[in-house]
Amino acid sequence: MAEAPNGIVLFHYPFSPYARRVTWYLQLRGIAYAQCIQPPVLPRPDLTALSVSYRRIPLMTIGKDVYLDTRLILQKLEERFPEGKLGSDSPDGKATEKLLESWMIEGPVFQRAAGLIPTNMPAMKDERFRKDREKFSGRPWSIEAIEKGRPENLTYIRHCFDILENTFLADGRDWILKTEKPGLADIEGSPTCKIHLSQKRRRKKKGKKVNRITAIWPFDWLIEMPGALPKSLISPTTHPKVFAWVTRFRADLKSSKTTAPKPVTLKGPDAVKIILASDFAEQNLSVDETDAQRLKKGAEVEIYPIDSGFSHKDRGFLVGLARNEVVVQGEKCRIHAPRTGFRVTEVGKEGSKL
Ligand SMILES: N[C@@H](CCC(=O)N[C@@H](CS)C(=O)NCC(=O)O)C(=O)O
Repeated sequence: MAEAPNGIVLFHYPFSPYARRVTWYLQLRGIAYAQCIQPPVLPRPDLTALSVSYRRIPLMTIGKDVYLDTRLILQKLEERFPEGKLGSDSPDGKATEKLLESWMIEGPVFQRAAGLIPTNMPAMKDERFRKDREKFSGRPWSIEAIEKGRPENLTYIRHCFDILENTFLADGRDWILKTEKPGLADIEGSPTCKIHLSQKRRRKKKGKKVNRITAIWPFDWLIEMPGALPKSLISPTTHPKVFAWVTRFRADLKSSKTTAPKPVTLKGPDAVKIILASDFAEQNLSVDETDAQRLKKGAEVEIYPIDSGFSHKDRGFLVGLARNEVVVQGEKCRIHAPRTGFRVTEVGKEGSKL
């Protein structure tokens, strides 16, 4: 049976912009890993077999430890492979990375970008997809609702382009932290959006090679998607530096692909078998009992995201609690999540409603 290089299995689908943050990172770093491709809508039996309820993509396992959310995934990869890491060592650089991360991941950028999908695209007519995303986001995904929200979403997304154009990239630098190569800040700084499944299928049918980098890169994706962005608002003329930054990033990714190890693709049951037969990747977890929530080691808790996919809660016994991370021992695996953007609730006690 195939193995998971470095013990890493990434569960994702290639057109997920969040998953791209991790696959770009792994590719730029040349870190070998295995991937297990997931369906774009529920159910996802491979994750159920690992006793993981979390529904968002991507997830990464290292051994029997499961990491949720790209913020934590990138942090763990930086810590585990420190030689040649992409993160800055300077306090200024770290501050920029963190602020960009909060803006892009904890803010509404993804939701706003997704709200720009033209309603005449096949995905929007796919009832199953719309219903799935309605449950995921807790917001209406009808054609009418998307049309109604378009002007506001456009305003928000143009504001994102403006910030990049007029602040981070204003002095003509190649990369956000003036590095020689793209760094973590450039990966953080990529506003998100998602490609439509049927669009991908259509391209495949026509026999065209799908350029995933082009497809997922949000600016590029939005620009190439007919009807997503009016040229008078966002174009190479209005935001030349952002467009040039995107082009540079794509070129860099393309050249890193020639040297990076190709991911090993595992079928679901094989991935599950490998993971369940592995050891834990992390030792020495501890629970900070002076934490604001005053949770005790071994308490039965539920952890879940509070911005999307919130009805999928993972239950387990608390084995790790720190400022930045909570870890629960689930039925089959150990699940790690960030503290911000997630809620930890003791079973039997009511959680915060904030
Ligand atoms: N904050 C999360 C967000 C992940 C997220 O929203 N991913 C999207 C895919 S791009 C998703 O899960 N969509 C619903 C689904 O695929 O079930 C992260 O950084 O990993």
